[in-house]
Amino acid sequence: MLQRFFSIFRRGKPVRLFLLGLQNAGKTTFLHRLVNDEFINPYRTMGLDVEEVKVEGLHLTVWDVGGQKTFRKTIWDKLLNLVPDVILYVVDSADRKLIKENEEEFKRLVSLKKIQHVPIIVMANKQDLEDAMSPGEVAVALHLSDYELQNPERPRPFQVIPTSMKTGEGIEEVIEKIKIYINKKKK
Ligand SMILES: Nc1nc2c(ncn2[C@@H]2O[C@H](COP(=O)(O)OP(=O)(O)O)[C@@H](O)[C@H]2O)c(=O)[nH]1
Ligand SMILES: [Mg+2]
Repeated sequence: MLQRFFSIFRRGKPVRLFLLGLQNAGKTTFLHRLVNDEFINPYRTMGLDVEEVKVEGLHLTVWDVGGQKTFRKTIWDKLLNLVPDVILYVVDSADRKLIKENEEEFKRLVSLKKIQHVPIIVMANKQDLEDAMSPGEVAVALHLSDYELQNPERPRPFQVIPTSMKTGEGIEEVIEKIKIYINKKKK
């Protein structure tokens, strides 16, 4: 009886999803897509926005974390003590100038011990823009296959999903992937 209660309780617990990535990548737009299913032009996220969202049978608490450099150094590390269930790392695929910074930030992220078992999905966002890097190019730029070899523990690591918050491309696939990870974790 008690066991049943707890299993129901656990099932009802929202999935903790962290949106990370550099400023301007499309994190807040993604969150708005989840909440309202529309493309909007968000104000800059100054620090942290937490929203509870229900989509396609998923109950999520989404943490939209400001991507400015100052936040990345201070708040990210502290927040990650809360150990999310899934991390979405959002990349502006059309901004090639920033790919080096993305490479460094991603490296720092995957090297954090406390989230070693947390699945990370990379969103190669802004695929609607003409000069956008392909998901393959993003994967190479972030050295995803290297990290995969170094972290055999990580559950099916580092999927790259091409997305556009403008057209809605890839959003369903991201949600599907989150579901797969959560179901795996429950087992
Ligand atoms: N063309 C295009 N613009 C996008 C896309 N996603 C976000 N944007 C725009 O990129 C800018 C930054 O988005 P925002 O969600 O605030 O980025 P954040 O800093 O990661 O939260 C905004 O002007 C968005 O409208 C996309 O997929 N395609
Ligand atoms: Mg934002």
